[in-house]
Amino acid sequence: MIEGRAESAPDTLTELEEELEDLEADAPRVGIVMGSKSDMPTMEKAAQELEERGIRHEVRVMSAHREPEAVADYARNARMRGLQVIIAGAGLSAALPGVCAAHTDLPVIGVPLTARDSAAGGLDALLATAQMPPGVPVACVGLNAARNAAILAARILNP
Ligand code: RP5
Repeated sequence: MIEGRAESAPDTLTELEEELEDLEADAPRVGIVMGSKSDMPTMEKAAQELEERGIRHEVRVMSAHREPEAVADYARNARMRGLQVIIAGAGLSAALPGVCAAHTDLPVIGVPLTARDSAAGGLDALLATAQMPPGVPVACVGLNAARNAAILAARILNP
């Protein structure tokens, strides 16, 4: 024990590495994010699929338009936190998948969602999710296809 250190602090680099490995063992591998609580009934199907497959995941609500800084921070820190894939669902002018992809080099799977005021039944979100500019890819699944997003995430993790 190095003098002045807290009782629980690791003594050696090996101990520190072991502690980090333990943390990583519990860390979620897939981040499921959505633009609104109102998206939850659809997006929870992605969580259910990952749960059934035993893939650790986390679920967060954050809006690219209403909380842009929170979304940018989440995506920027995702890899460092041990995430390997992000699933992002949003409706209307669905910026969330694209904004996530703009701030991370992890694979981002976008789920376009139908919402209360969708144009053409969700075509707005479908185009916003799929039509990303060159160099910033989002893997867009079908409208409301949260379960497919989870299956795709599983295949990315275990090809
Ligand atoms: C989008 O606007 C959300 O992803 C949601 O699908 C839609 C409506 O959001 P709320 O008004 O229900 O919060 O950003």
